[in-house]
Amino acid sequence: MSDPTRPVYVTRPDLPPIEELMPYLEQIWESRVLTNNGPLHKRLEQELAEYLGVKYVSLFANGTLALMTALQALEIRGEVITTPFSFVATTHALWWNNIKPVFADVEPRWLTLDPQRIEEAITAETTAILPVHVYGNPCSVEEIGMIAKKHGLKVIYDAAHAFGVKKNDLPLVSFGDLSVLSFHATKVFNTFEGGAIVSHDAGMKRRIDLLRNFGFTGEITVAEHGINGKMNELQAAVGLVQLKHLGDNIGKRKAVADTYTRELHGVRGIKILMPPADVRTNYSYYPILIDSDEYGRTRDELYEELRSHNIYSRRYFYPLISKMDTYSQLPSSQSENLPVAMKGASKILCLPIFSELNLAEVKMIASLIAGLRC
Ligand code: T4K
Repeated sequence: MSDPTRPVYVTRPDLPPIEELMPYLEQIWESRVLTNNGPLHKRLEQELAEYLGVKYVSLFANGTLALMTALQALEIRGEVITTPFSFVATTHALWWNNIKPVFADVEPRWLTLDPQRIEEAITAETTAILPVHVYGNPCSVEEIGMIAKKHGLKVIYDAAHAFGVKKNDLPLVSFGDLSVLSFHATKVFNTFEGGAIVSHDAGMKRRIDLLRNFGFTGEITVAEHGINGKMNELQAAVGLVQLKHLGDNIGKRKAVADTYTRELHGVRGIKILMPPADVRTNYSYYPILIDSDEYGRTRDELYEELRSHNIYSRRYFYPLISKMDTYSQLPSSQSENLPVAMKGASKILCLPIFSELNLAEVKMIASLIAGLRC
């Protein structure tokens, strides 16, 4: 490692050269247009739609507000089937809409919602499915689409981790009724805070944009129970500059991921969760599963060992959302309902990955992990 005293965090935000941001800042200062669908906001929506290969993008102040608004846009009520293996915002968005979350188990290979378990969880109250492409690994989108069609349910994908991911050359965010992205500082494409809803027809885009701006249809007319979900011009400026460097940054992340994969290959007890060849991933996370019987240490022991070496891996997503005090009383939160997710949450560890992580550091982390096996 180049500097053994430097802490290595699970991620470090990518930032473009500050000089590239300056012209945008000057434009904002000069125009005094700071927010409310300004020119930079409009431009970023367009550039992102092109980059992602989708028709419509609606920018938001953050991903959580985008999730909450997506549920409003589709008028989701009653019960929604979702995964406990995610960041808590996924379930909070349901709760804030007075919707009952119903947790279904995940499948063991990718830790995304198991279609069979989704179907088993459907009741007369179910109106939608809210799956998560966790780590950018695609959910079983075809099966989920068929289940939704059969039962007349809406599908909103939490695609917070799936920016730019493609499956068989199709953008992952083109599946489902809506997809929600996060542009938080820790994400592969960041606007400090930020998010978006991807939609597929002009009417839905209009409705989402209306809800995002308090429901205003004119200066003195309010047609919907909207909210303030707007992204401001500063965030949009950051996004426009970040977009220019995204290809480079993803390339550097790929080199980090490939190095881990090479170095960790064959270490008994370590299973790598990177996606198969038909997926063009964004390398936003590097998740591994630790089988304590084979590795000789538990996931938590490895996590602590790494910390003692100044390496801050993260247990995304432990504990399960269903184990949190806010949701543990739900009938679907019982551990017997979620055996695969429980196992996954006890084994998962996300290793540091970001574009500035140098490959010597990656090799050092991997050899530490290999050497700690007993
Ligand atoms: N759905 C899913 C599936 C999500 O994963 C998320 C967010 C959402 C929805 C909601 O989207 P947003 O409303 O957030 O747009 C982080 C993020 O706060 C959160 O956005 C993200 N998921 C989640 C997976 O991770 P923490 O609590 O782990 O973040 P924190 O502050 O501990 O940061 C992790 C590491 O990153 C730090 O150790 C150091 C580094 N870091 C972080 C920040 C914020 C920096 O170097 N600079 C920074 O500014 O939640």
